[in-house]
Amino acid sequence: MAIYRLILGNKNYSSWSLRAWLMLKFAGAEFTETTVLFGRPDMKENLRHLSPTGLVPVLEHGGLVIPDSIAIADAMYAPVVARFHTYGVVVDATARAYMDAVWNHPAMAEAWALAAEEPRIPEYER
Ligand SMILES: N[C@@H](CCC(=O)N[C@@H](CS)C(=O)NCC(=O)O)C(=O)O
Repeated sequence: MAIYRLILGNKNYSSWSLRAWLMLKFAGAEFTETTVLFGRPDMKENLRHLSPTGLVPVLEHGGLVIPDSIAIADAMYAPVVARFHTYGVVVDATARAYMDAVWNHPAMAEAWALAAEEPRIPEYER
């Protein structure tokens, strides 16, 4: 069963929604879609019920409601995992499994291999 629900606008008209949709696809996440159809009289009312900002896209995950396509991309992928890893944030088993999956993704391994070739900056590592 999909653990993510993406609330989005028409794919023809909402490029912000497309960003979130593609991000989830790229991440290989299973998700359901709820489309708020633009141009209909009930559009604003539907948005008011489904989105805290009145805009799409919105990602729901468990009890979390994440508006804004950039926030959705951030929530899904590397920045959060990388910083949690760096700072040794203690997380539960489910979050750990997700973090490990992201951390061990081939694209991440490639990024870290390239990072290892860059000069280190001690001030940035405190
Ligand atoms: N910065 C937001 C922008 C979201 C946004 O503007 N969404 C538009 C659709 S592309 C929207 O929901 N419009 C509904 C309206 O204006 O009533 C993001 O990246 O998600």
